[in-house]
Amino acid sequence: MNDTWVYVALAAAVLLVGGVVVARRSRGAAPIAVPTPVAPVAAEPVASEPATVAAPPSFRDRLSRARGVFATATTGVLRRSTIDQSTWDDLEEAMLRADLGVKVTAALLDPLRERVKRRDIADPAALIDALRHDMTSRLASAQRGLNFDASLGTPNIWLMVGVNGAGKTTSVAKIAAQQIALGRTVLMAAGDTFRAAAGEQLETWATRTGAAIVRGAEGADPSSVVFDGVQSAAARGIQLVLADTAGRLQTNTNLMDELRKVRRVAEKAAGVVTEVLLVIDATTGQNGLVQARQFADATQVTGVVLTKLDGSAKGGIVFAIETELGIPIKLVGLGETVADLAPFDPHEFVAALFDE
Ligand SMILES: Nc1nc2c(ncn2[C@@H]2O[C@H](COP(=O)(O)OP(=O)(O)O)[C@@H](O)[C@H]2O)c(=O)[nH]1
Ligand SMILES: [Mg+2]
Repeated sequence: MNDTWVYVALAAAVLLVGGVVVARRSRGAAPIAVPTPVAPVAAEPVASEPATVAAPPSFRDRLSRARGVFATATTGVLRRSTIDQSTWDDLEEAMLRADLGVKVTAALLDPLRERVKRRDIADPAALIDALRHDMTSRLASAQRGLNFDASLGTPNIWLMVGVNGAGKTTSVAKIAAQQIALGRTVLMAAGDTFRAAAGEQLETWATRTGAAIVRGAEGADPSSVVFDGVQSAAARGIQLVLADTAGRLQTNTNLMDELRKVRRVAEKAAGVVTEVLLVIDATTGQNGLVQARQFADATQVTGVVLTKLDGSAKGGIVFAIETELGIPIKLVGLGETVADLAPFDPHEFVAALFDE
């Protein structure tokens, strides 16, 4: 391809992107077409695939890296005829490596040590069974459904919060696709006004998933964009607003204060916040717990979306999040396309950790 063709192709791409961009810049204003001044290369990477939602990916098949993390330890434990110090060492090491954390690991292993002492558990196979059972039951009681109140008569608002790069915007797209497939109408509010590219990334997802979108100018007050989104959804009879937010702000603004404000202002509009979903990147490990604590304190988090579980063996963080913070893991991100979102299933999750 010679240079002329490159320029023609680029110009065509810019026109194409510019043509679909519709943004609302101020409260009450009619949607206006805004040409995008940014070349396609500057946009955030967005995986390209149709917005259709196939059958949910098999949770177990898609866990890839987290899958079988206990398999080596289990094989070692089962190879011995008795339970001895190396049995406990093997289990503890595997659990810490999978990011269950020191506290959760002790909370699981200490009662098992007692049971072995009492001869309630007599052999390695019974010990592994008991551990699997206890791990599953630790996670079994949480309520994981997404809160949607169809009787509100005003939009349900689901706020996405989390640090930069955790997967908020991608999760908005995935959730939108699933909710649209359920027959609900969805509007995305581009509350990450920190960079223009963030709004463009969301715009692309809105087009692909068939969701409506409300954007603000770069640097606009995130609360006012979310407010506008909720007002627009209410006016158009749209049932669900998915509000994206920034994971970082201009240096002089405190993120947690801003998120508190976003929540407050969102509810001043004609809608109700029925979910605050904290998006955590599974690859950040125990640090995710520190983040979760901060966000939970600031924004009354109702559930966690644990992303990038397809690329990490550190899924054990779910135990710490649920047992130490009492926040249910509601959804799991298993890839970069809109279909790569699954409900968290504790039974399948624990089974996947043990089985290869
Ligand atoms: N492998 C994988 N990548 C993901 C997942 N969720 C998000 N990502 C990627 O993580 C990066 C940051 O995601 P983004 O949604 O922009 O994060 P945000 O800053 O929180 O909005 C992007 O490259 C996404 O494609 C997931 O579940 N699995
Ligand atoms: Mg984002």
